[in-house]
Amino acid sequence: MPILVGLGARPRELGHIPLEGFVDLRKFAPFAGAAVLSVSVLAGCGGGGNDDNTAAGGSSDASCALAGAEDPGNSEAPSDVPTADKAPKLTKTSGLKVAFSQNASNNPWRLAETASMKDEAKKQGIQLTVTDANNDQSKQIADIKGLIAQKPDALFIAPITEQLANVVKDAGAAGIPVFLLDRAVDDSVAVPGQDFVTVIQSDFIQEGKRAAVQMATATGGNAKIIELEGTTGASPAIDRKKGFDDAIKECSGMQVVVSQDGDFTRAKGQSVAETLLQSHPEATAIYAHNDEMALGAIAAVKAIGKVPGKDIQVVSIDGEKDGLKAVAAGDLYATVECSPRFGPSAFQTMKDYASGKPVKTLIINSDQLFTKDNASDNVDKAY
Ligand code: GYE
Repeated sequence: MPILVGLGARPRELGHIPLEGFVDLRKFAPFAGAAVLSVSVLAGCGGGGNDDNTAAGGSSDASCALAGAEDPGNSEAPSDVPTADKAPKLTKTSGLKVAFSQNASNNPWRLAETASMKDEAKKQGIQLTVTDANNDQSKQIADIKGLIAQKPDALFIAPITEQLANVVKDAGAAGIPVFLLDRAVDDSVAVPGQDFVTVIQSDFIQEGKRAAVQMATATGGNAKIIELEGTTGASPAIDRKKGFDDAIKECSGMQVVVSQDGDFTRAKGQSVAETLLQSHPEATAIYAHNDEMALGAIAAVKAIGKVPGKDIQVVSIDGEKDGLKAVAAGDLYATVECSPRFGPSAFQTMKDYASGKPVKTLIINSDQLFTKDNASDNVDKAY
């Protein structure tokens, strides 16, 4: 279950003037990088990559401070963040009818999130309608329009991409308090705390940084990396790329040689990895924005007779059951947790809002890191 550690709000750097007091998680990037650097320098472990696991052809780069550095962990909670004062109010506290627009049901992460929402609604005796957009943006827009027409007391939305901002704004304009789950929308279009109440999510930039430290450690700071991106335009795809790409700039031996959309799915991850492994035979590593794509990529690596964890180091994000098994088996070097269990925090936030408690316009989950040291112990608990 995600633990709520921080409250904040993120404006977009798209030319609009941010509301006073908003905090952009992206601004924290340089500080997190500096923290990683100082940890590794103090520990005297620059280049202290795990030599046993270092991908073939890559000798350790002593100047790469990320290699062997401690996991930077969760980001600092942004402090100066406004509360959702101007969003539609929710005054009903009993007999609530709420809705959840889920963006897909095509992977264990999505299924676990939906199950968590349903479980919590049931526990609280709240009627919950769930729609599934099948990973199709126009279907999700239609789903949400249909839900708006039903006038739910509150609406949870897990948006496919940031472009869902317009329909989120429509819901707000219809007087429905909207709570975004796990992905953000373009906040130059739909303003947090005004058009919608809040977004509950992990800090994806930090996830990218944490993945970069694992990758540097796995490869000794020398890696030619294939990056499998999540769905183009989805906030975790944008931010996981930024966090990782920025972090590895510290290490001249690490380069992303090619980066392509794998749509967060295992099948697409596999087919894209197959193509990219062929066009980039020099690749020694794969950074996948989620476990499903990493698992597809691992299959692609094996299919060309290379050994994941030896010839090609793979690092990803999520912590699903198959991902943890892959870590335990040595196919996946590490996975940064991104918990899908939103039910308790989503409904608690809604209740707080209904009872007039201040709710911040961004709520950041706290996640752990899974490596070979703890993966097996967590398999049973995973989804
Ligand atoms: O990592 C991925 C899912 O939006 C945070 O979406 C979520 C991501 C998650 O499909 O596996």
